[in-house]
Amino acid sequence: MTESNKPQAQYLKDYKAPDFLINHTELTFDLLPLSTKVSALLTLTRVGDKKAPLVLDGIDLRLLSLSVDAVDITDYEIIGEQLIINNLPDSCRLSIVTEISPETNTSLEGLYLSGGAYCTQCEAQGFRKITYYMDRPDVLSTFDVTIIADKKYPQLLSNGNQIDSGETQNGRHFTKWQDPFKKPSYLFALVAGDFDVLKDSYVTQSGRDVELALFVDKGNLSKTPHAMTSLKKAMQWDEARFNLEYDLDIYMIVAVDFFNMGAMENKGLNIFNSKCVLANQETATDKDYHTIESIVGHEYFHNWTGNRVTCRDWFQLSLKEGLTVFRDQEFSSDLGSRALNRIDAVKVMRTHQFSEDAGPMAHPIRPEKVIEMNNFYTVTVYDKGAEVIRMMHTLLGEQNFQKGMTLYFERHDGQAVTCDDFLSAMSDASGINLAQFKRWYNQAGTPRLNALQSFDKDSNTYSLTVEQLAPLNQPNNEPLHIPFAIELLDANGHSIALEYQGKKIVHVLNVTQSTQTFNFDNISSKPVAVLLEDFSAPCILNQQTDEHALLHIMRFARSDFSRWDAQQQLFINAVKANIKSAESIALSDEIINALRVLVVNQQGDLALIAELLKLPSFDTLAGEFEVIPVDEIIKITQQFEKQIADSLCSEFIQCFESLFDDGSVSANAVAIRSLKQLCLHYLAKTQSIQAAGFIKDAASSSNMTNVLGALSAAVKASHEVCDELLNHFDSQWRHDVLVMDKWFALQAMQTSENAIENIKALYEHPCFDFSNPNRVRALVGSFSHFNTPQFHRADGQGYSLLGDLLIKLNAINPQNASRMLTPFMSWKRYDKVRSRAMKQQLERIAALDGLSDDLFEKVEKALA
Ligand code: B3K
Ligand code: ZN
Repeated sequence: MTESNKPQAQYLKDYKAPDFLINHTELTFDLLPLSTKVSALLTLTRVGDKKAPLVLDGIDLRLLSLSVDAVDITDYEIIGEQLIINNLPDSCRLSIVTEISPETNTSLEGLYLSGGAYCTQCEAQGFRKITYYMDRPDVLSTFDVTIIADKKYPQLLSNGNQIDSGETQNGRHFTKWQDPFKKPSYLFALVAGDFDVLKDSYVTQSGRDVELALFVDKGNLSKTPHAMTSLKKAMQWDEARFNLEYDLDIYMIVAVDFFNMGAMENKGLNIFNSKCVLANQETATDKDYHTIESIVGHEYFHNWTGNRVTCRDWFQLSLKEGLTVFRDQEFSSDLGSRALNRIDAVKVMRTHQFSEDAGPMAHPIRPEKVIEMNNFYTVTVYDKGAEVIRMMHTLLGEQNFQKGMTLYFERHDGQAVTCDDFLSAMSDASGINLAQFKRWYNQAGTPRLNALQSFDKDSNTYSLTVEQLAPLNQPNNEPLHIPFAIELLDANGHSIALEYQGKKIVHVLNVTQSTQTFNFDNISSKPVAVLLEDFSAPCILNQQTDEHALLHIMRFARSDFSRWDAQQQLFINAVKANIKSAESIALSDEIINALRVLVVNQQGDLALIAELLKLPSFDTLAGEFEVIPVDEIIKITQQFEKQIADSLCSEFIQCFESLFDDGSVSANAVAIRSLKQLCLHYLAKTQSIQAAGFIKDAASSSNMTNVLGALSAAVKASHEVCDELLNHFDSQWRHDVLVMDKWFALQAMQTSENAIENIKALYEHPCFDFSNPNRVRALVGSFSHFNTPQFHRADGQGYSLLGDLLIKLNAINPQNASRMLTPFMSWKRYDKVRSRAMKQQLERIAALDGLSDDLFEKVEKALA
């Protein structure tokens, strides 16, 4: 690639308001697989420079005609991916007719035909693959859409309300839709297909009737009730907690099997990946149920945070995504277990986000430079973005936070705005100064905190010094405003009331300086401190807490999250200590005993107990080391698991047998299943006859959580029953691709020496399809993320497998390729042999002819 044809970056600092507005957009689609005609009629008004040309974006379009106020024009040029029209009047109607080919569009962006249905994906910049347009989020327009298609597609859907339908003269049919709300092009949607529909309705808090409709592939109706219930819960929750009500008369969700991500919040017409909609007890796990509820909620919540108020430019993506993730996390926490939801969120942060923030793709939650926008739908923008909103919520409190939300909507409803506008609303409504807090939006990297504690028994003073260090990869970062939550426990495990400078304080300290000391008076004996309680800020905390103190926290902390956190730290410390000693690898008796107490007593939430008994993932442990000791981590964690399994075998058996699962979806039944699965996981490692019996029993259950728990325990323990169970699953579920994704994932996690040949053979399986992102991720994504021993084989074969796949996907679906590339991004953190082998794969990709912008941006950064 020469300098001149290298993809160009866009910069936040170069933002310029548009020269034209599109007040109204009329679109007519005449759908045909290879030659869909798109007629666009745009009502334009000049608002900027008198001489400025109109610059429209367009990719892979065949321009058929162009006219202004019904007169054909020639004063235009097409340069690269832009149509530039000169000398337009200050207001006019521009008509553009183009032709596109949905059937050959395998990128799953723009308008595409797959799985027998036409559907669209326009965020971030897919609308330009449909017609020439000002494809930017700050151009808001009303839309009227007419869809004409063959009658084999009975449902023709778009945003807003259906205002007309009928037959055309040539035996086709049409519908016409009108969306009264102004929206940017990225929220446009069209679907044409033959679906089964689940209908329902919802009465809003102000008494308006809303029709709800869920469209799924034929034969899947039995898998729709959970998503519909989730939608109604989300509508109700947003009214109760945020006082936000739905605004159109109809809310539609369509589930499709070919989709790049989880779902898309198009106004009034959400499009979902079928795996985030379809579920019943036979085909989906409890975790799937939870994910579906959360994603249905997330997309619904976007109706206000994203659609009614949208982003000025794509650098502001966290304005809608960070905030909406925060909202969906709160939804899940209000409806279910707050602690378990917090644990899940923090796992994502500590593994994926911290590693992104420390690597070549590190960016602030508001990035400043982007080549391919799709590369910035990241754990940083989404999940760290949500943590930033959560910190604001912690600093302001619920009441002030809600006042801030109300002010934000009062000021900006119907606008495209920036993260600064959000911060101003929060600060103005609460009276709390967020000037320093704003740095969270501009600084990449994970802040490191050192906590130093001392206790003076003569003055009964406990002192805590918190030191902020800039991230290693961002040495110039300035100190942040960090809400630092703490609890002090006395020797009996009771919480100590805190006084700071003679006053009772709430548990959140405002850390704002590089080094800051907090002295607490009237502390009668040396406390055990729970620091950064509930992960109150997305930081790496370095504290010298010994095993005794961690066990005390694990038993007594008021925050269940912090109990889990202490247990994780115990495991992490044990792994580190064993790497150093390298002799007999073992967890201490105290830790084993503490685990035993959990299994035997079964006190509190059983699902939390299951979490407390799990070792940290490979990725979590890897994050603790500068150079990742792959073989040592694998060896030590395997030994620890075997030790736990052998030491607590009879307790696990007893626990497993004593828990009765009534097969329902109640929180209690879900918790029981999760603890039973955990028992099976360890019991499988004992290879006992009894374990084989339990596994086979669970595998024949009619509940997918049990089945998958059994199979995954068997696979992870390389149990002798493995092959038999996997073969049976294949023959039982071949008709259901979504269920087969679970099977592909299990296959990918097998650690036997022929794992790679096995995966290559599975490329030929009748259910496998390289053009379907779900299939590719289930098989190869699971392999590269969860099969550590085989993916990180020292001979590099695991890396070659992924490299080959990326080269193939580059041509089929660049977005999916780019996502699948992630494991290679941290190549520098591995030992010489492994990092060289990963680098070779990156170099192979860099040298590709026709390298997509998506891969180019990441590979270039990785190799820099
Ligand atoms: N906004 C979409 C994601 C779009 C991704 C574009 N590559 C789903 C969501 O976050 O709700
Ligand atoms: Zn979102």
